[in-house]
Amino acid sequence: MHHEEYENKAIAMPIDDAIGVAAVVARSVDWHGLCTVPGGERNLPRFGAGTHRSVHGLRADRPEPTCEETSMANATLTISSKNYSSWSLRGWLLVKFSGMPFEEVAMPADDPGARAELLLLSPSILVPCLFHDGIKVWDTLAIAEYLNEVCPDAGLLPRERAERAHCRAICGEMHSGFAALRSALPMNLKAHFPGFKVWARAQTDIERIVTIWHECLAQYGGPYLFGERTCADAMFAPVVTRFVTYDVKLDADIVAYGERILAMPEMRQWIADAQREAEEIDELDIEF
Ligand SMILES: N[C@@H](CCC(=O)N[C@@H](CS)C(=O)NCC(=O)O)C(=O)O
Repeated sequence: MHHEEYENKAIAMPIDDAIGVAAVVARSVDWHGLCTVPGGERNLPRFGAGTHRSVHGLRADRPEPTCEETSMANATLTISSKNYSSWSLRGWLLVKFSGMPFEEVAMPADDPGARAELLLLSPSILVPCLFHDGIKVWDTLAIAEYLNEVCPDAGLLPRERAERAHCRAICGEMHSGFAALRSALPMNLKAHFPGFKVWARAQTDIERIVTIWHECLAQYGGPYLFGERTCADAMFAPVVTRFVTYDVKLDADIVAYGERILAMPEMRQWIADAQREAEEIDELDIEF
């Protein structure tokens, strides 16, 4: 089932779909008191308390903690399947790149109730969602910008203004574009499809991405898109995995960039965790 269809289904409030019901309920009820995530109570904020401090002006009472002052006790990232969820991978890499200690809370695939409760914590009813110091940030680009503010020395964005603009532009392209690639070649780290036939519109997306990478590598000299690692490498990391999964034919420089991404310790850790994920979920065998 396609992701957009899934969202539509949620809005229709099906009685046999706990997450769908949760999504509808989440859009229509007061948030206060809904957060009772098993095992997640320590880090995940209760709505009406910490998350609303800024609204009530209480944040001014104390300085905002820096990246270094953050502990795992006050930073949490909700994610879903490590095999299938490309947005979870992006969000997770961004927090890893930032250096901020955090606890990851994965939505259990086999417990619709717990999944629904975790999704309810995110106003978009999507993952990833970052909770830090009583602040919640959903949507991957917003997470990147937030982390760049809290952890300015991590280099999530390039130091030069023109490079930052370029970086933001290609991250934006990834965030809002490449629909054909995303639906035809969904992330699936455990799978491999030698000789996969890529249809024309997805091929157009692939060619645009390859152009973006070539331009960045030529302009900034590699080894990553903007020299050092930035949020752009996190945004495109799931594409690297798709190129491998679907046996996409690429030139040597692009293959080398992909290998560099896959060799990052963070990627190796994520892929190893994905390999250990027990469930094979037919319904999730799509871009989501
Ligand atoms: N534009 C969003 C996309 C997030 C998204 O589509 N997340 C998917 C997972 S990859 C999701 O939460 N789907 C609902 C579910 O997993 O139950 C972002 O940038 O974070």
